[in-house]
Amino acid sequence: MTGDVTTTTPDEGWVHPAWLPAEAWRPVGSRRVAVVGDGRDAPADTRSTQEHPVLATVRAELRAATQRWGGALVATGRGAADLDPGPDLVLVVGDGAGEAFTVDHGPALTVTADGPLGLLHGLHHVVRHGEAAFVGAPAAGLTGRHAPVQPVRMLDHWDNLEVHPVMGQVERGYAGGSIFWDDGRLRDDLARAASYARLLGSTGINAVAVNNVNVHRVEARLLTDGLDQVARLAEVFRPWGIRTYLSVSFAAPVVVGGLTTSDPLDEDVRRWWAEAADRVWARIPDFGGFVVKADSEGQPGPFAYGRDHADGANLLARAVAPHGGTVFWRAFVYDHQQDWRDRTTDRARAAHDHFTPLDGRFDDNVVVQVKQGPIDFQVREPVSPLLAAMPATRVAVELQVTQEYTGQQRHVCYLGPAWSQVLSFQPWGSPGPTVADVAAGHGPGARAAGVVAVSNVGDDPFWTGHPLAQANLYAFGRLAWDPALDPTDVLDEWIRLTFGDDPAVASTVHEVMDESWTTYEDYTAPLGIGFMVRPGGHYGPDVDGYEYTPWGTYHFADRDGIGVDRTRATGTGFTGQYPSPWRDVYESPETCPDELLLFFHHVPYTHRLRSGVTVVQHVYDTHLRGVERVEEMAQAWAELAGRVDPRVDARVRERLAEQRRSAVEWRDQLTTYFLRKSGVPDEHGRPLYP
Ligand code: GCV
Repeated sequence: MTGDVTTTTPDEGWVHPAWLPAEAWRPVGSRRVAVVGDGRDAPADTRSTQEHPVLATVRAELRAATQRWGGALVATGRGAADLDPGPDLVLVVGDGAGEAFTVDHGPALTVTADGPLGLLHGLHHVVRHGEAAFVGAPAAGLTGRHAPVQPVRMLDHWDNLEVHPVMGQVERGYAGGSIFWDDGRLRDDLARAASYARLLGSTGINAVAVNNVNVHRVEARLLTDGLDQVARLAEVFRPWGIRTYLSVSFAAPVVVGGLTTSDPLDEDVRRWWAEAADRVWARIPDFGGFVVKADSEGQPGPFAYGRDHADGANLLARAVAPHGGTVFWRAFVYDHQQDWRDRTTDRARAAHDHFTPLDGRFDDNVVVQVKQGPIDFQVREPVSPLLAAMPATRVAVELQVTQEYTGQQRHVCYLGPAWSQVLSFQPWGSPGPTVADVAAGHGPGARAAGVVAVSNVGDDPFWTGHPLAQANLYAFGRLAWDPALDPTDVLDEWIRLTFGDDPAVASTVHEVMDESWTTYEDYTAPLGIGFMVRPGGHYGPDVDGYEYTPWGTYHFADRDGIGVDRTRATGTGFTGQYPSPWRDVYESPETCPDELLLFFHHVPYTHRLRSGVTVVQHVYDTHLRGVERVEEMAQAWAELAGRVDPRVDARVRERLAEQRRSAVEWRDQLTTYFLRKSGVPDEHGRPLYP
């Protein structure tokens, strides 16, 4: 494995190489670096012939960087104390499997890692600090012990092997086709996947699921006759400390196994899964496990056999347990064929209603994967109450990096602040554990799980369609490692690693991106109401687009008011799924935060928000302001002409123009809709579009 790791993010064939360009390695690469404690100083006959693949990666990165920038890899295994002159950076590796590392600032900067994985993370930690790691007083946050907060930091790819007639190749993908799959099989050339693995490894991601949770027959077969392809992908990710997972179909025993049932209590079905798991781990010994979407939006599941989701998840869990595997079982279970006339069924309640009765019944190697909000990755939703309701279960939080409802990578929308709010939310009030604590195993049940997100990458020349959408991928990895990081600092880190040190460039990119999430919220669905998007594609405004559909996502606007009554007193009772204090905070329109008012309450258009303005006036103000902000973003970006790669510049300009067009369309539809429904004009007499 030594030496054949991709250590560059190739520019050829891709227009923009993303963060970690060669330049970012200059501070490390221009210095004398030693790697010690890796067994290379042991007598030859006792040395391990097989170098750990992640250690090989560290060495290859250092070799490439020092060759390029004039430094030297001065020793690999001898005590650094023997060297004269001494090295500037010493990397000391233990033989453990841990991901933690400690940084000391002495005559040399020293990274001491529990094992190769920790060494890789420690090296990237130093790279992120740039020149400041080596000169002057130790930079804030550089030294001390660093360990990931979340044990699993996973990206789920909703990649299909073939182009799906409705969803395309990557479901909810806005960056072209899959970087893994083409025409029903794994690509022969995995160079791009290897560069991607390198980018993920540098942010601390340690798990990737390589196919869509909506599993079609061709993907179901990966588990049986496609294992060689999965194994090749696992080889691509392994050198970066990333484990490979597969999304599997609950109906696999029928679809690819030739059985007549997938009943989780059937002996043949159990045997089939056990044998399937045996084959997977025989081929890929460090395989991670399975991701399952069951009884959700048409995917098969245990309900068909009168079984529940604990029966279903445990079936797979017992098959993978002998191999140390984990089952990520999604809680996104709801009735997608509901009757819009029925005001008692509330999609927001569904996951909690289905899963809390099962708390305590899931095996230890099951992680229940819960979307951040109770509906579906809207620009603003409350945190899912299920995250706080299963103390006897390992619960992971699922985020969405791909911008399905947040501008589809045509709009700038930096989601770090949104995720930070979710991860730092305290379901039991303050003081008390956060959502990140629950996922990390520091909640009431002390069961560690992790965080998961849906990837936004495709074969687009800029990786993510919008070049600035890369920041979301980066931020997810960083916040998964440490949810307490300030998302604004993470943004600046990404900007510096991507665009270099020019302060004028950095401050302008920052200005364009920093508040882009709330700007997006300003000109789209207001006050937590959600959707109002065009059905199907979910891009652009259509206020009533979902109002009379079976999907359970309604706003209930009439001439008197708008919003969903989810109170215990008069509504669906959803507020009762929260522990105190939130069950009461959300119950009353007087205490409910403005930004979530319409999620929880049906109110008159003239209801006065806590901010002091009425609902309808808020809609006018935010929508007009949102478009102005987008115009300011475009003007700010225009100042960068000649200072950033012209190809990036051109792509961002093109996207900003579309963002402006779309924001105007949102503004005009929303303000007109609210004006027509309410009859209330703008207090400031500004022209709307009646
Ligand atoms: C993979 C939303 C998306 C679907 C997606 C689903 C899920 O409903 O629109 O495309 O399917 O979430 O998370 O399973």
